[in-house]
Amino acid sequence: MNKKVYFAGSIRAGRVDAGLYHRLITYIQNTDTVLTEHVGFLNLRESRDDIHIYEQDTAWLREADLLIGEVTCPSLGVGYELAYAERFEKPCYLFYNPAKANLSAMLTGDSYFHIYPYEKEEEIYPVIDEILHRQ
Ligand code: 6IA
Repeated sequence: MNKKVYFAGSIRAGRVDAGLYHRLITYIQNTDTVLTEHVGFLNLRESRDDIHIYEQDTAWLREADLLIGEVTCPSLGVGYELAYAERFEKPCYLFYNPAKANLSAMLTGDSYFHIYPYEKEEEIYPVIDEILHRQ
């Protein structure tokens, strides 16, 4: 319990799923720590410079026990984070809705990633319970 979770989701690539990120992050926070809570902020204001963002996020990735990503909205930043997490051998669990996205072969073709297609949001929560060993 109380794992450090790096939650990855689109920021500059589009905030269409921000509400979903917020709900997933809140759910994870019932038992565990989310290092990247701001990914789910509904009124996100860019205030820090990009060098600081990069340095902080890569430090959090190295510190994290695992990464959970919602990857329906394609994001270069999230793709970069996934390769970085793999390099540091952090387990990566990725959710996406195939009705809304055709996930990159660079993710579906890499057996390192645990990928969970879902139709309805409710399907995600029991998987998160399993990932976090909650039962
Ligand atoms: O290319 P994107 O912007 O869509 O990349 C999104 C990913 O990069 C997320 O998973 C974040 O971890 C990371 N990222 C991108 N922008 C920021 C950021 N901006 N702050 C922290 N991580 C970021 C400033 C937002 C401010 C409210 C703190």
